[in-house]
Amino acid sequence: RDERMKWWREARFGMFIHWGDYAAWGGVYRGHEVAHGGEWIMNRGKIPVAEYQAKAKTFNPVKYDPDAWVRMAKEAGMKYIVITAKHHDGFAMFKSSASKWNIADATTYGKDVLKPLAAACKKYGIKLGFYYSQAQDWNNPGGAVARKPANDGWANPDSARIDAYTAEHAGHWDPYQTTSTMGQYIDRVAVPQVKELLTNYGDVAVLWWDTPTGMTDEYAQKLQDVLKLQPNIITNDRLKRPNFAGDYKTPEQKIPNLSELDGKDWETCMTMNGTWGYKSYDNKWKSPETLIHNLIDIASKGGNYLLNVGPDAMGQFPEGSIKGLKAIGDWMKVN
Ligand code: FUL
Repeated sequence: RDERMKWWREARFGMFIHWGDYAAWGGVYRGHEVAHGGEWIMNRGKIPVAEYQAKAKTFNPVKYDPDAWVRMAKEAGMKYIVITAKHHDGFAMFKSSASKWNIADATTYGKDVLKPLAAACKKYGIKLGFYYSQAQDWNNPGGAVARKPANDGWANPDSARIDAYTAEHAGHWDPYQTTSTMGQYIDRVAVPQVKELLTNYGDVAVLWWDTPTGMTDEYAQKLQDVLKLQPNIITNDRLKRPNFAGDYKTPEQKIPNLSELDGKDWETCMTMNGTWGYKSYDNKWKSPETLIHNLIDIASKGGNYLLNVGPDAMGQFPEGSIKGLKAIGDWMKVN
């Protein structure tokens, strides 16, 4: 394990990328600015499956330039990238035979975006990891849902009815979501898709699981077994608690105090503004001083900093992220 963890322990700094069809909404549903992360808009807004999927057809990131993305990461001093291959909305950013709900089959763009990113990472010597939402999936039937109130993200006029429905259906708000069981979803979507990710993109450095809603040890074991396809892969601690601890812990949006450190490897993931997935109106950018301070604080405590960028629907990094990355890069050069 020490051998496998070596590069990661030396890396200190990586880029998280939250990118999906949710960028097409930009945090706005029916004229409402929906609260919380932009990548959660479907659940927070309780957007019906058909309506959500119709919008994805318009997702057409023609300005996507993975070479430029990787260069920005590299120039900021980052050593690895972890991108959302599939977030909770279940939308695969890769060509998949396990579900038509993927960027190649469900959008105007019609192409896998992970392939060219993997090529760019290889070219610049940056390690590539995949975030995969193994449990929550709001569009592939049988996927789990973390239940949230319908009046949370905005004042949904139908919230009383929706809340009554979600209470009866394990958080699901659209009948389509429960047309399969979670076991079927794991076997037919999650396991095959993780196989695709670990087979079709060369070396995969990290598998970043998230929110183990509804996971059982049995489901977790099936996914863990797929990791054998990449013998050197490193995983985080979010597959299923407590029996699948992975290789490192993942404090979110916070830096542990010295007293909280227990000798285990850890990585703090953090946003540069207030959202993971793109929101057109989120301009609460952290100052370069804060970003650099966080990096020093984390590195001095022995952790890694996974700093997020949420590209827009055209495939571009927001201006605020570009500025922040440049400032860190400039500081790196003189230090
Ligand atoms: C969370 C997710 O629910 C967020 O959307 C985001 O991906 C964050 C890094 O992990 O638990």
